[in-house]
Amino acid sequence: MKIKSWLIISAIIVSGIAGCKTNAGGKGGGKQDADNEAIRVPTPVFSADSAYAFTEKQVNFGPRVPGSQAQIECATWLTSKLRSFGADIIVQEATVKVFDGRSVPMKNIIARYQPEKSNRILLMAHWDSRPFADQDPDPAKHDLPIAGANDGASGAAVLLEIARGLQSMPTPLGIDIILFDVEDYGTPSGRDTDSKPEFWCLGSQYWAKNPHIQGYFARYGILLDMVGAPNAEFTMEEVSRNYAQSVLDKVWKAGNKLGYGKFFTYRKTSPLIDDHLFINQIIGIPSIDIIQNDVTTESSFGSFWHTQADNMSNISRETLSAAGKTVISVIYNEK
Ligand code: AHN
Ligand code: ZN
Repeated sequence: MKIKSWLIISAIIVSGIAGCKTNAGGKGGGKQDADNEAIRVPTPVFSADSAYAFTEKQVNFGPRVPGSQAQIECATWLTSKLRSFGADIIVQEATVKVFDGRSVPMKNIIARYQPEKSNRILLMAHWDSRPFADQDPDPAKHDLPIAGANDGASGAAVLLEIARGLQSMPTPLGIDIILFDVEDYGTPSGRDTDSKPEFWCLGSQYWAKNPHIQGYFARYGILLDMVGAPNAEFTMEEVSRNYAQSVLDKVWKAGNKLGYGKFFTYRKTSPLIDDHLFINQIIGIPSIDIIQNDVTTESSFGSFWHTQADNMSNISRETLSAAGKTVISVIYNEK
């Protein structure tokens, strides 16, 4: 009698569980399976250690200020690294005029994968470092350049690590990686001179007006800027929302599915002047910015932004991975 009632109870429990499963599989289950399937396409590994080392390597050249020896040396290293990862390289060189009227040398580094394909995705970061630590708490440091571990090196490092994977496994679409120069030479704060939005992002503005191929187009663009800070929050920035909402949705959905919801939040934040603005406005490629928004700081870019503390002690492997693995998931799932 006792055994019999246990059997009945067990049968109810088992059928209950089975019933749940059936429900999940029946209603909405198909969609979920299709979504899971999308994540399961083979993707190359993204090594957090490698991305960290690529960040550190750039920082060790010293501040990559336009016109400096570090700029030349780091450009040579980035170029040879990308070439070793199988990319077809174009270095676009010019001189551009900065806020105070001086001209500085610019080197945009373009790495092409499967250049014969007409359907393409554009991945971008800036690789220069700001010549002025004009947000440093110590005014004596305001005219010193920054190390730019987060502001510059982190985005370029994540793209280098993605490039390493592109060599081992081709994507369905062609990929172009552009590392823009002279992004961060905007008018220093507190300087008694004109401060125009157009003084930022000189490398991307130059490329958008003079793309490496006449009539160049990509389906969309993803910019990575300041993707290395511990516990960074990447928000839905307004320029990205206005020009490329569907790209933003796709990338944030991928990030959340990979378990990076802590990084990719759905908070809406104000428009930024960054390379993606000029890519949207000048060449018309719908582009988003994956960029840290720190709600606790006035600048929104975190307490180390444009200070001497933007160094390796504030770089997190986990944040680099969240950005890198999310972008990889997006580009390998494209058709
Ligand atoms: C401004 O500071 C105006 N825009 C942010 C773009 C930027 C600077 N990204 C990195 N450094
Ligand atoms: Zn900056």
